[in-house]
Amino acid sequence: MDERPLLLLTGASGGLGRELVPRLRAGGFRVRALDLSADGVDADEVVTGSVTDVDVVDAALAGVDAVVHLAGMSKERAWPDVLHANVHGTWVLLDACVRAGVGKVAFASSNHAVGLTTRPEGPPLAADTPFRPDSYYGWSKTAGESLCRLFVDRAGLDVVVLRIGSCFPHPGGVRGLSTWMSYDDCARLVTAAVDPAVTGWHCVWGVSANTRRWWSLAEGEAIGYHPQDDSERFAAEVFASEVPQDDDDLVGGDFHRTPLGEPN
Ligand code: 15L
Repeated sequence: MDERPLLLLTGASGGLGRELVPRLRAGGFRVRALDLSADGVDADEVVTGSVTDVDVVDAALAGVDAVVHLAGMSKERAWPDVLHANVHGTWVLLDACVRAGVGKVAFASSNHAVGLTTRPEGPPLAADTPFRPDSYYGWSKTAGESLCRLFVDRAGLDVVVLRIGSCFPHPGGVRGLSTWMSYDDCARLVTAAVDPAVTGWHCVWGVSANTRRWWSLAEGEAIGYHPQDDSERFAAEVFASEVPQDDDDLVGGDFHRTPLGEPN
């Protein structure tokens, strides 16, 4: 009998999912990948289908210890697409968790839920910074967070909302020096979030221990997330780069410049 906890990773074949699968497996989890196509995802098990399909999700949840919900649009898209994939998909998943008796969910939210918040000059922003979505995409994350809260309060799920900054191989630009989360730190954050000892509702920033970060680590530390990386090692390279730097003063960067509903 395999004692390793079984995680269902929705959206496992996306950019972040592909990076998390091997790290979570190396960290002692079995990973069941759920996505429209999981070609090339090196998971223990694969379920092919949509997170908006109740039958698919019901089947995918059998025997699962915790869910890491990454599926959905990861940028601005047309309203019907954002609503269906990000909001309806999250409801399908949470509702199915209750039916299946799966009590633990880590929800991949985004800094764009508060994207219109001004970058702080003083102390970092707390993880319960009020919603200021900068796009339909950012709004869908506020809706997802709020649905999670409803399912914690009304159905007894344990949910950690991860307000993820910029999870990429490297920071990319000046904004990224503040918002970056390394893939290794993301795996550390997910590992903390699915720990059975972490119960009830939590909202934490998904960010590395960046020298220039705008976001508090206190809420993450409270659930056992201790980031090891700092974007500062990329700073010289970023400032020397000729890539145009974003000059917005909002945490969500230039998302607000894209017309609502137009892909960015
Ligand atoms: C996000 O939420 C997106 O999924 C990602 O593609 C980046 O745009 C990131 O935010 C960011 O703010 O850098």
